[in-house]
Amino acid sequence: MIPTITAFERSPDRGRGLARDMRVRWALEEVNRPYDVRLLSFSDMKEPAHRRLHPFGQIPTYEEGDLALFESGAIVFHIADRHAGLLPVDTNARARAIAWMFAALSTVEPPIVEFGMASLFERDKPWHEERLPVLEDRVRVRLGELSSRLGDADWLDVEFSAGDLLMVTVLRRLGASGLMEGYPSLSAYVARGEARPAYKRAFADQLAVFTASVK
Ligand SMILES: N[C@@H](CCC(=O)N[C@@H](CS)C(=O)NCC(=O)O)C(=O)O
Repeated sequence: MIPTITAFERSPDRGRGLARDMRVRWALEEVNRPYDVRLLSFSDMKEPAHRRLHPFGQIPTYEEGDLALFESGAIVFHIADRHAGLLPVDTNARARAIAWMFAALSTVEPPIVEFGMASLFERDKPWHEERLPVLEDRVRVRLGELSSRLGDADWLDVEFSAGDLLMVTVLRRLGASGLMEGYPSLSAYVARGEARPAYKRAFADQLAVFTASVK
């Protein structure tokens, strides 16, 4: 059965692959599974029909037969659990890869999202200038810790896994902020992820959606 995922019909990132459907597309490409995409406007996402799939009215969702999932991490885990290629077979290595999935989404992503939201939506607030360096420092703390752990390894735990897939997508959110500049090993790590053929296919597909939406 071919799963259907949801994505923005016109992504606010203008096709930079920062929306979270990118993670799901990349995971499906890594395991060589075809998928369909249902595109949604911001108002479609808040309609009852979509909220039945996603209680918070967001993308991405994943439908496959009688299974409906939301939360990009849960979806990537489901794909990795069902298909070979994204989680090691060895039980302990698999548990460590899953720990990196959680680390990406619950330890590294929150300060990055907080920083991104402040940069986008709080620029006009009187306290913005004071708050921004605090948020930048929180991001730098995590980048420093992650960079120390990665060292000069290619991936977080020997083999590329769903943990790396999520971590790379999380780090990419720093985009043009300049915050990655002090961490060359992390920049190289992100570039290794982006060089994977599955990543390139996923990126091209989400970009094609944006390009078509502005024609
Ligand atoms: N924790 C959720 C976050 C989902 C999320 O924030 N989705 C964004 C797109 S990347 C969205 O739908 N934003 C529109 C909105 O919240 O109205 C996940 O990882 O799936």
